[in-house]
Amino acid sequence: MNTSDPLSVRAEPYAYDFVPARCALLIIDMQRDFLEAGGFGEMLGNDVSRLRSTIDPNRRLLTAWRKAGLQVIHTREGHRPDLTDLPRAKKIRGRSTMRIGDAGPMGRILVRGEPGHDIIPELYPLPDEPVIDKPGKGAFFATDLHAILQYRGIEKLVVTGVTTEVCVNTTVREANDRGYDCLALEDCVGSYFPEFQEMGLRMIKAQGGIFGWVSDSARILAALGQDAD
Ligand code: TIU
Repeated sequence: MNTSDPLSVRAEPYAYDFVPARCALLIIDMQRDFLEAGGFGEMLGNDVSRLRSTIDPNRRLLTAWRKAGLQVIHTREGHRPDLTDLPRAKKIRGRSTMRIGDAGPMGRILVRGEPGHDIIPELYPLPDEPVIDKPGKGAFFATDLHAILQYRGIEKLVVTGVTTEVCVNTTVREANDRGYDCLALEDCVGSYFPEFQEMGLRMIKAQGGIFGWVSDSARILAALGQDAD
């Protein structure tokens, strides 16, 4: 594959056209804290098993993206160990007895450097893949993501990860306002709530693609000339 040749993916509301060399795979917050028991997701009262169906499609997509030599970027939501970047509003929201920074079964919850904060082993970043540590829900807030994308000449983002209506949607909206075309893949994004999964994706593609496009991993793998399995 010549990565400078444009490709087209079947998507809603219409085809998503991209030049692979200018398109990054942005994997949002596939962290143990959101996908495994004992972390932040469960602390908020969620059933974390709901998100695990996204692991296999993400793994296949990541393998294909790496094989094609394309840009991969990972993000992690979390805070400095001294919690100086944790707003009080975020810390106390939810009135939980367990809070960000407290000790849980996978270390201090949502704190950088702790086991629970790290990316799940199935999708672990390679040394040359940037990992964006973000204190907020959006991957552009208080990070160097925009600068990295500009320096790499990236114009389009294939966005996957968790959760669909929270960090994925916030990031897609932030990216859209900065001029990026985003494609969300419905089998590679996950929510603790089926209704938010559906509406989170519908909100992206409504009104002629007000925030971006929606497709699935099989369709983008087909565009890359690779099988779904
Ligand atoms: N709670 C929830 O659905 N998500 C988050 O808190 N963070 C992300 O989505 N990564």
